[in-house]
Amino acid sequence: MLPLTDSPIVRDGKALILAYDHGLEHGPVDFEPVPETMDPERIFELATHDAVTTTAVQKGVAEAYYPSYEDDANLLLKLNGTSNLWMGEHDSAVNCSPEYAAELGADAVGFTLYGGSNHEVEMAEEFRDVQEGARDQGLPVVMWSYPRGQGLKNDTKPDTIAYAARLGLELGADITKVKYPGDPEAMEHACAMAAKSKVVMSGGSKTDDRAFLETVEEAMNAGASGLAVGRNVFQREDPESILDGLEEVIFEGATAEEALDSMGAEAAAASDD
Ligand code: FBP
Repeated sequence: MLPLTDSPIVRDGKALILAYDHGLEHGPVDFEPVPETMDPERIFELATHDAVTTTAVQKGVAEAYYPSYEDDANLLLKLNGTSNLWMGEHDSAVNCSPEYAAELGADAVGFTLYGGSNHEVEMAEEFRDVQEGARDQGLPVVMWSYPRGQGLKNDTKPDTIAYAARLGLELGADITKVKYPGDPEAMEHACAMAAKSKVVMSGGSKTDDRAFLETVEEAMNAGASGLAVGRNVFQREDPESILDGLEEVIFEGATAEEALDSMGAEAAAASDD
């Protein structure tokens, strides 16, 4: 496990990963609510917000856009990913190597593992190459640990999420991203399962400000080390405002209520100007 104290992808032991691999994983539909988000420039602008410790993108987006932002934003290069056009059992193509990620200026690498898929064995073997390659480059590894597949009907059951968090520790991830298992006790159990490795919560589909910030607050109180979020930021009309709120909850220990109050106060001040 890498000591993340020196890594720019965490601040005070916590991370806010802005996820933007949706163009591959979900397709253009995710950009429909706010069409300008189809332009990666818009996301890299958000990546410069103080709350964001790193931004997760695929190789092509990194090649085309990161050179203009490398002084102002950190890069988490996602090394595998598959489109929503694929209709087979859950699997993910390895699209980039840790060596090339390092060449592109990555501060960390990311990899999706679908535990429980009929392809779990080959994915775990691919993860071994990625994890050891990342160690050679001195890059932390973030696992998107998403149990899925024919045999798994409910991928957010507490036991399943605890297992997902444990897979990250066992296979050598420094940070493991899991879905919220629905309540703080279950999240606490998942974080305990990850032991010394860190757990971040996955953002999920867009909800309202209050519901989202309350879930983040619960996850942080349960021992999570932050958040990896896409749609709940970039599908908002005012993504900067929710990033302000997330900064308070994740890095300053504010409650959701306190964060909502300051977001409201800022919005009121802006409308007075
Ligand atoms: P969201 O916050 O939008 O859920 O993004 C996190 C993420 O893991 C992305 O990196 C990825 O593209 C997407 O969720 C996968 O979502 P799904 O649960 O539909 O596979």
